Amino acid sequence: MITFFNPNHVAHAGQLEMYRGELVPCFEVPSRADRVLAELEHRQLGSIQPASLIDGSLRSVLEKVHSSRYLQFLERAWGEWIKLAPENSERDALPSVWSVRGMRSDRLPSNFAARMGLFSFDMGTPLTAGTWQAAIGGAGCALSAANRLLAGERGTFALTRPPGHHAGADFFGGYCFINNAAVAAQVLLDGGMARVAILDIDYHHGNGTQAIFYRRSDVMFASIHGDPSSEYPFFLGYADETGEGDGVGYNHNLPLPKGSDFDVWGQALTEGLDSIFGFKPDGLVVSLGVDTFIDDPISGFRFLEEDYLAVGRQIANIGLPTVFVMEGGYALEAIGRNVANVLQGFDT
Ligand code: Q9C
Ligand code: ZN
Repeated sequence: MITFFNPNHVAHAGQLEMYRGELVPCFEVPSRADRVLAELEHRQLGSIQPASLIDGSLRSVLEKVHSSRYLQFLERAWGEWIKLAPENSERDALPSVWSVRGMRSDRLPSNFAARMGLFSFDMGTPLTAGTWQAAIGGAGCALSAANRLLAGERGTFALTRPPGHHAGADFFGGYCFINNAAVAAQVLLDGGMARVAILDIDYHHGNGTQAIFYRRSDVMFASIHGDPSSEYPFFLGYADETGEGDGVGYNHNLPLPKGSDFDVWGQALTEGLDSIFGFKPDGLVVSLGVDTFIDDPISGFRFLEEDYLAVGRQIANIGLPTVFVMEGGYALEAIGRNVANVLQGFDT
C-alpha cells in the first residue's frame, strides 16, 4: 500500500462547531491524520509520500467535480471574512442563513454571510484561515493516489483531512469542503478507465459524492451508512435513491439502523460489493471512514478493532485496483489502528 499524505492538513484546524444549541470543540481535529500516519509508520505498511503540488492537472479535475463559483468562493472566503472585521481573524467563519425551497440559489449575493449560507448546509463546519490550503492538499493526495493506480499499483491511500464525502459540486458541510473521493474517481476516468465504482463505508451517508455522480452511468456509488431518518446528513441516503437520467441504476444506498454491529454490516457490504462487481468497473475508490467504531463519539455502529481487518480483506476479494480515501472517524485513541487494519486486511 502506497500512502500519499497531506502535510498541509494542519492548516485546517477548526475551533468550534454548533451542537445542540451551543458551540462545542470540533470533533474533526488535526491529530486524526497524525495518529493514522504514526500507526502506518509503526507497522511499516508501505511507503509514505508527499502528494502532487497544485498544478494544472489538479485545477482541471477540481473544475470537473466542483462548480467554478464554489471554488472561487472557497479560495477567497477567508480573505473576505477577515476584511469584514479585524476581530474575525481570531475566529472561524460559520454560516447563519440558508437558501431553502422556493428561494433563489442562482443569484450570487454580494453579502459574505449570504454566500456562506448559499454554499453550505450545516453549522458544524467552520471555515478557517487554512481551509483552502488543507483542502486542495487533500485533493492533490487523491490525484496522486489515483495516478499511481493508473500506473499499475493495486492499492493506494490518500491520507488527508478535512474529509470530503459530504461536499457536493457547490456546497460544503459535514466537515467537508473538497470531495476527494470524487476527485480520485474523475482522475481514474480521465486516465482511461471506462467505469469506476465508489464504495462509501463512512458511518454517514456520502451525500456530496452521491449528488456529484447521480446522473452519470460511468460512476457507480454504493454506500453503507446509518439510516438517514435518524442519522446525519438526514436529508439524503435512503434506499430508494437509485439515480436519475443516465444514472438510473448506478446508485445503491444501504442504510442500516443505528446500533448495527459488524455481522449485520458485513451482509450489507456483500450486497454492495455484488452490485459493484456486476457493474464491471475498472477501478474502485473507497471512502474510508472509521466512525463505524463502537467508541466513536458522534456515530452509532458497533465495530470492534479486528472487524476492520475483515473489511479490508472483503474489499480486496473483488480484485479491483483500489484507491482508499480518508473520510471520518473521531475516536482518536483507536483511529490509527482502525484505518491501518483496513489497509493491512486489504494487503494480506
Ligand atoms: N456534533 C464525516 O464523518 N455533525 N462527517 C454531527 C455532532 C456532523 C461527519 C453532530 C457529522 C459530520 C466526514
Ligand atoms: Zn462520517
